[in-house]
Amino acid sequence: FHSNETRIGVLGVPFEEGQPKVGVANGPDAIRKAGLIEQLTTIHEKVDLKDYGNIKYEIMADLVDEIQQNIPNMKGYAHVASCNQKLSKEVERIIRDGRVCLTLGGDHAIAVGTVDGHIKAKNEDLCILWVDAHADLNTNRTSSSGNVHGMPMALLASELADYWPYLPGMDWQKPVISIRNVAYIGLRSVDSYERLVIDKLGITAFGMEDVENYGISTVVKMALDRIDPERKRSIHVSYDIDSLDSLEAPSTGTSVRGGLTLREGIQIMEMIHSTGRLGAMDLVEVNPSIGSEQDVKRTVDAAIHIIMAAVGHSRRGLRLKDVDTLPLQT
Ligand code: HAR
Ligand code: MN
Ligand code: MN
Ligand code: MN
Repeated sequence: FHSNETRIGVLGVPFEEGQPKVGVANGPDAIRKAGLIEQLTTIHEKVDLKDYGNIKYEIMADLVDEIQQNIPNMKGYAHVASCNQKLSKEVERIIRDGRVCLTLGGDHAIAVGTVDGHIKAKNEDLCILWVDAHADLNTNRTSSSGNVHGMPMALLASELADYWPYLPGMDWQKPVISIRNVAYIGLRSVDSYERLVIDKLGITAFGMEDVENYGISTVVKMALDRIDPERKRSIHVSYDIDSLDSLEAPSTGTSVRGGLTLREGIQIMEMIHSTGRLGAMDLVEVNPSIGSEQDVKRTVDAAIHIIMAAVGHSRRGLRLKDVDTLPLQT
């Protein structure tokens, strides 16, 4: 592919079965309606963008009864397993088409499929930057809610494979990511069992106190030093909009005060873009049914700014090519 061409694939996942609040399934369409696709094509002249539309999946009907009887404390499990299986294939296809895959959620349970698809497409070890107020590290045994959007990182981490029961309909998914290749940024609502896992496994986790102490650029540098020390891995960013402060992104299901500013949220993705190794990004948990019209606009707008930074929009402005003089005369 042309070296300064930016190839992007956008995929919507209108999925909300991983948590109890209706509306998050409309996240992808709300973000598109606010102009994401048009804005992406203005980043520079060499943007090759393809919108793959919204994913459609069929529920694995033969498994529903068995699943509901045998998998305790995973609400909407049959949907989670069915959607993610399809999603993994779609993400793999988009990345194999030479594109950075931008997945619009939907709740965070969809990261199981996007990360799996990324792993399969790249055939190499990845690293994951998980930007979130929450660690999403519960298993069905430790979760007090039974909401699967609080579990995706635990489903993905190889170190936690033995802590899960056999999960029918999930055989396609391999927990092949070592938790050593994962870093969190933005944590401030971590359950006690999640804290235990983070401490025991020595997971790289930058909470809001680290952002406060070091500043966001240093935090991103430290995160990359840990998860991609040789600067060679494909980077998967799983970006939960609730990493931002409630004032910045009010329209989300489990908002927590004391979070990232939009400036910090943008800075993270500008730095990831500048590595040249962003392979895939999820932008999840935008719920247009929560809050006022203004809240929704603010949240969707924040999501668009973050995505634009991820694919190369610069706050410094676009540099003109082959132009070194100002047009002083007409
Ligand atoms: N840890 C809590 C649970 O397991 C809350 C998880 C919440 N929400 C998210 N994930 N948006 O990032 O239920
Ligand atoms: Mn999350
Ligand atoms: Mn979250
Ligand atoms: Mn706007």
